Amino acid sequence: MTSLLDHKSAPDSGHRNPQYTPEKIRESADKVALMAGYAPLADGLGVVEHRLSTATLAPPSLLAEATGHLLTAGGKRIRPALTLICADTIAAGSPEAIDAAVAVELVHLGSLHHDDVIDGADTRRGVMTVNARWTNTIAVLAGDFLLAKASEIAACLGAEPARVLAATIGRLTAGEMLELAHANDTDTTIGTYYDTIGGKTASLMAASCRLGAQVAGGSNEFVELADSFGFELGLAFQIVDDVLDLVGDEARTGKERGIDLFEGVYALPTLLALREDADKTLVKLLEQELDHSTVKLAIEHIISLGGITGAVDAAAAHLARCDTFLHEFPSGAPKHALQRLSRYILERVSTECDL
Ligand code: GRG
Repeated sequence: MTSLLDHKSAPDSGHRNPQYTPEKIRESADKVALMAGYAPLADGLGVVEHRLSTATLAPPSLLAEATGHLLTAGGKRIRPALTLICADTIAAGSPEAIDAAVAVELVHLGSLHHDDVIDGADTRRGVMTVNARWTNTIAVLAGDFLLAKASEIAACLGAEPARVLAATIGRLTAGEMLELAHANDTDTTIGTYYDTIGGKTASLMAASCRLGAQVAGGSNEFVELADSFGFELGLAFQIVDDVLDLVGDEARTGKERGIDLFEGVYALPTLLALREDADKTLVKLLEQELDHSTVKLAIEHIISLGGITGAVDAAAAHLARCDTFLHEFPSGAPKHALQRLSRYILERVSTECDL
């Protein structure tokens, strides 16, 4: 029988990106397995980390350095974890699930490179972004390379996984474009917000679950169920991320508060608060040239107008929908792991917020 480490359906040099140490590989793999309370995940993710380290090793050395930079800086590895757990629900230890997990994390990583260029971000995962450390051009090219690698791996899995991944990259891009199209627009509707996060975040979580279920041989019904679970999880994940942007403890999130407001991105907490802003105080604040004190004031208004509690309630409602989908999953350890992961999403509000 082929071992997970031996299985290589896409071309792979077998050499590791030098920025990766075996300790780093283990550390990344163990973290999410512990969070999910699902020990088999650590082995699968260890193999995924190894494959990520080889997929980012390509000449010239600048390419390997740039692609390895964010990859080795950490990251929660939630998307590959979802792929592996959904696959394990059907058949434990599927080598194809490893490929799919590598592909989704590479798409995620590629999108982060592009996102940091779009936002002009300086730090990510506690280190300098690739655009800040090198240049925008290098960050875009590194992101392109990661997307190409993901596509190559998905193509080796077959036409349907390749189609799913390509369609997802399109949805990520469209979601990001929709966000840009509504920047600084205080009339943005809640529907537009959901279309945005459905595209830029939930679509990849849905694809992560879908591909795991599919490559492990799940029925069409189960593949759709896994997709629906991942999509709802992704909506909740992004809403919590948007809450943390406003009220997260900076030491714990590693990010300054209110970056979205500075960028004119009005997420669910702000949009819910704007609906209650009868005297237009919040609108007037947001329409000013913002500095640190006006952003702080805007956040206080968003809190007092119920934007944070409303958004947290919305995230909880999406997680409740996750539970109804999970109810239909076959019983067993993978199902419990998915329940733990979805609970962790809401727990971030209490562990990373300073309210
Ligand atoms: C060409 C694929 C591609 C994308 C271009 C830039 C862009 C369009 C889309 C941006 C998508 C994006 C970055 C959405 C935000 C999703 C999000 C919440 C990211 C943070 O995810 P975590 O918390 O990050 O899982 P870690 O660092 O833990 O991996």
